[in-house]
Amino acid sequence: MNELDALVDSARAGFAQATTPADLENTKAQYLGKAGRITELMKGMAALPVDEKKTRGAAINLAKQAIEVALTERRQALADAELEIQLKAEALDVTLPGRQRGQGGLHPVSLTLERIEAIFGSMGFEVAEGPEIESDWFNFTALNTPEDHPARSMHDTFYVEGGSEKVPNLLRTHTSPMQIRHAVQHVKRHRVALDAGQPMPEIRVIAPGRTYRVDSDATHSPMFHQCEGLWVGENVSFKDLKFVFTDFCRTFFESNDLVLRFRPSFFPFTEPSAEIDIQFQSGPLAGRWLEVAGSGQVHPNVVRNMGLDPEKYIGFAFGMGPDRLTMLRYGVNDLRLFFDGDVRFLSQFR
Ligand code: 2NM
Repeated sequence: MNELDALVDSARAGFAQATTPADLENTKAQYLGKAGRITELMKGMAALPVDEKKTRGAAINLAKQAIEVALTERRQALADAELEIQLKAEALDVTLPGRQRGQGGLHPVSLTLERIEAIFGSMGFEVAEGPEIESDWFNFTALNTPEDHPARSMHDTFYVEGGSEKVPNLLRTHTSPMQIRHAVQHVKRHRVALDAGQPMPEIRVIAPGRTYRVDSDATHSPMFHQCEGLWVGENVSFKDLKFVFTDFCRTFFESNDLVLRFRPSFFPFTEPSAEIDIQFQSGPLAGRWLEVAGSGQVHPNVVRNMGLDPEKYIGFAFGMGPDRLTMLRYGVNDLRLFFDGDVRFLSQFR
């Protein structure tokens, strides 16, 4: 084997030993670089006679080309191997099942509130929403609840720093304060007509929302929901309340097979007052009287606090617990399930 063939072989072997592109470029320098073997051979030709230069030059060029071909091949092989490793590392199994997008849904109590709003909405009731941090005035005083009433104690009501009689200082214990706020606005809007002795459109409104009391067990949560209703006019009576609430219960529970009972009771803001019980005549809850709401004729002091003359205007009000209504409707026996945030429970109501 001549010297040039041996050089080409040694270059091939060197390239084969290089396992990274950087290795390969170092090995290349030994043959084709400025101080490489081929370059040295070229320089060596200077001393040769002219006729030998030609054949020697052609032979060196052939060797150089062979080395370049070997280099290119090895570069490609290394690049292919590198790509192969990368593809393996980034391999995707396109046959795996895709990730499902999580399906959301409304909370069961929200579903109940939507139902209540839709049913009363169909009977001409507006929906009024307002502050959860209230003042003594709207939560108690305006609702005829005296200064020394136990509901005002720290044991029953959450108080916040600051505030006063008319400045927010507590978490509302019911949504009735919103009834007062709504009635006052309504009366203000119709002040001119009222002062001219003209009739005022009736107040028909429900106030749904979160309420707070210092209470916590299987049937009481410190945060719970309420929905209160109010109907004020010149000619409203208990009969109207009874009709509306019966219709509500039958629509809400999707059953005409239930009866209502108004049982005398007491609330500071109504006189007379009554608890509303329902009894299913068929189905899983049949036979038991279930308390679903409180109600009554709005106390004259409260009517006055709405800005109306209690000699002329009469009102009826009711208050119910959407949490309890949701438990009855779906057969849930522990109130806390609604507020634990366990999706295994909550997703059953979608
Ligand atoms: C109840 C029971 C009875 C009620 C009273 C009023 C207002 F604002 F007119 F005075 N709103 N809601 C009321 C009456 C609430 O809840 C058990």
